[in-house]
Amino acid sequence: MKNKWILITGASSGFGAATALAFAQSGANVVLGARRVDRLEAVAKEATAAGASSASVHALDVSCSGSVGRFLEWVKTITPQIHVLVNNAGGAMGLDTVANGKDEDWESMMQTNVLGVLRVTRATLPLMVPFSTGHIINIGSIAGRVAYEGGAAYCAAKAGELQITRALRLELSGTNIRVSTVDPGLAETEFSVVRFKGDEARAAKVYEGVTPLTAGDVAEAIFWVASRPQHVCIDEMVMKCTDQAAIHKVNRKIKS
Ligand code: NDP
Ligand code: 8X3
Repeated sequence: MKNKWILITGASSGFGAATALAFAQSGANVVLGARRVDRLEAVAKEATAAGASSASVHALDVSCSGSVGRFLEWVKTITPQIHVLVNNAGGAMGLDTVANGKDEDWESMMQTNVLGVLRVTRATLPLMVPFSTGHIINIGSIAGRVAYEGGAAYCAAKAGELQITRALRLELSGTNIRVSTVDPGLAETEFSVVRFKGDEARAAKVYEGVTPLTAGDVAEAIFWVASRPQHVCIDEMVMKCTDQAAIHKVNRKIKS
């Protein structure tokens, strides 16, 4: 990936930050967006130390069209071309049943996981199509494939991401642009702390007795998908930790 330009959304923590480092190690230029710019700057510093050709950061809120527009205008001032777009920004808010669900949580999940992917992709395609090359890698979830109680809106959002990936794959047929989704299961990042609105004890329980995926595991998979030869497109990759045989079947080794 030496000297290639890689745009990663949600690069201030978790999968996005680890993916920035994975591409940095291969000598790529990483272009990083998220709302917490101080965190992005720390990731860019690490990416530079890890071998990135360059590491550039800018504020990005994928839930706001204006912010996405300003971000891409800034991207165009540093490069005319993006080789890989990783649509990673997103997450879950709450674990309420539909009966108890909150509009603000539902709206936030749809804005980031669904509309954010659409907005950033639309804005980035002009930096791929004229070059007849590019790779869009969306980060979905096993939640987009199997429903669980309390997950209605998040599962719906990630199912939306999966269908966006599939539609884009068809729409971009003949352009040489690849489209993939990487869909992890349980992975320990800030995901659950965000979902439970800062309740770290509740978040820790999600991973209790389990050896979950790490951000590094997922980043490695994203990098692998991106580094296949041009004629190979990994359409859909599902990855789970060995302890998670299915969304509801998690092997927990909890001491009694
Ligand atoms: P983290 O909470 O660690 O990272 C989420 C990232 O998304 C942060 O960098 C955050 O940055 C960014 N983000 C959130 N909202 C916005 C927004 N409106 N605009 C721009 N950036 C935003 O969680 P993960 O790394 O685990 O999550 C990354 C992706 O992986 C998400 O799409 C999540 O749904 C998905 N996923 C997670 C799994 C898990 O178990 N951890 C499993 C499967 C999928 P900031 O707050 O600075 O804006
Ligand atoms: C995150 C995985 O199972 O917590 O997308 O929804 S799960």
